Amino acid sequence: MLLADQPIPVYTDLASLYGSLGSSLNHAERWDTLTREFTQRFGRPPAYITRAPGRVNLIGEHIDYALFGVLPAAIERDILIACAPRNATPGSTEPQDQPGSVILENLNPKYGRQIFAPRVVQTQGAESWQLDIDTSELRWESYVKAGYYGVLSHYFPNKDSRAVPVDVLVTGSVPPGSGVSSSAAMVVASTLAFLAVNNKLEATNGHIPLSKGDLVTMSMENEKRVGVNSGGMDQAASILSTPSSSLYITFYPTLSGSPAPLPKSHAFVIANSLVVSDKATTAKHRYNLRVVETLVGARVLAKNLGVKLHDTGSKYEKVTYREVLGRLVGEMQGCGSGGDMGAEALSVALKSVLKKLACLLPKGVTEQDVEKNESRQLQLGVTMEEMIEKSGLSKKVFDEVYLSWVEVEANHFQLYKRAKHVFSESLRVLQFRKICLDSSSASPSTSTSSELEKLGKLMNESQASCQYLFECSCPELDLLTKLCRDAGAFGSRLTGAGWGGCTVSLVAEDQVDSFIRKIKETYPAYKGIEGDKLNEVIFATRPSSGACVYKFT
Ligand code: NG1
Ligand code: MG
Repeated sequence: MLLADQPIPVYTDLASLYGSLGSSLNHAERWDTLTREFTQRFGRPPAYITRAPGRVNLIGEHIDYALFGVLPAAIERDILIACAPRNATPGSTEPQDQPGSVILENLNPKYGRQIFAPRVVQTQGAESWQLDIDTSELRWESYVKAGYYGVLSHYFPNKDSRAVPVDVLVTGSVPPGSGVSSSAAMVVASTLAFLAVNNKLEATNGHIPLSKGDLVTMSMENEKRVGVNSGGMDQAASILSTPSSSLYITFYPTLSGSPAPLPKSHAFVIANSLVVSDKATTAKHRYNLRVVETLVGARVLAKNLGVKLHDTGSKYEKVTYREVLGRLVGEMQGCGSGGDMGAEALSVALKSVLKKLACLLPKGVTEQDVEKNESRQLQLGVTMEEMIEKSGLSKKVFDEVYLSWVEVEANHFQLYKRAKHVFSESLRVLQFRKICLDSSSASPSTSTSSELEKLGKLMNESQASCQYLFECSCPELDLLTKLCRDAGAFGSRLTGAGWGGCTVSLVAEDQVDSFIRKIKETYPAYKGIEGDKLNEVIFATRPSSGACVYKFT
């Protein structure tokens, strides 16, 4: 069965659950502490614990929302949420006695207790749920609320259908704001917890109520409520991953995940730059701006290459780069949308489109100018007016299609540089995956250092592309990845959204300890950090399994 079609694993036996994680860490202690604390705080044991891991993206950055394939892996660190339904006092007006109310606590004392309940609001004559998510600042409970939102709107369509009041206790070992997706792990674990306490995970008459793929789709929608128009990589990695493999996730024509076994005798080391990137509050000039730049670029490219857009009289398509490429090839070969293009054909198409991006440059600038632009002083971006003109849409329609749902701020929009990154990065993902697949079929027991060198080179190229073309790195990440290479990594790059957060480095397994020691000595921000604190900021990890649920019986 395809990964996305499988049911969410629900365990009733902890030994099998721990066995499924493919991890060398001692998980039992955290699970026991969480259960004990929940019982102490709420006066009864939890009914469920849900688990969702963070992820590291090995390669394929900022291309998921252009619908190109990416290669992340779930990590061993995760979010655990213990929960149980609570009996409300009838007739009480206390917040915790309202339908669907939540008492939310976190084992980390830094994150205070929250009590909230969904309200019913009327929007355009229809009832919908409101949970008051504050998107103006980064707040941990927003991600819990986001998960709950989806469960409410999918399963409790009107105010006569009530969710149960619930007690919730959260604990997490995924460092927040670091590019290893603590946010997606929180949203996925929360979505699962609210599904579980409301009995929405049990199979009825043998029917799977919700597949892993459904949960990915739901979690993606949910996380958008926090204010970032992200692609689906993190949620898919947190849900679909399998131990000891990376996960090749494709989004076009539909979501699909397949394991890409990693070569042996290496480790991935995650090192935090200690620059916290608060994606939600910086989205208008970073993440969401990149989403708009890539979407508008896709329309401009489609227009210039004669690719059909599915615009109707009043509705304009927000076409993505992957769709443009698919249609381009499909139309040439007379075979539709190009959704089923194999990796080989996709590589050829990517190489060819990389030579056709001049239409995204400002008037008067040629690709020869770009090549000569070693000092990178030349302005390659276009103004808002020029961008609208290139799109072929009226200002009114442009605003409606590309700006009405998102806030962005920029003087120049970098259509060309972003496109160059998206297509070249997508090509690197295919190359990385091919090396993994070839090496796992050729020599199952060991990988040659030449394979690891090739993978490392692709990671380094990805970092350079993130730095210069997508401009989502920062000086600390540039320095840290360089130090990692100097310390013997085959390759090193930022992972996740960037602008801070973590790096991922490919290191020979027997070098991990000395590698970590060298980085500790050389990366300035690690001075003075010792012991457990240090193990939080730099650690080796192995691919773990995706989200699951434990049911207390
Ligand atoms: P992180 O680093 O987890 O915030 C974000 C997006 C991904 C992807 C990467 C860049 C979210 C939830 N996730 O990841 O979808 O676009 O950036 O590759 O915003
Ligand atoms: Mg995130």
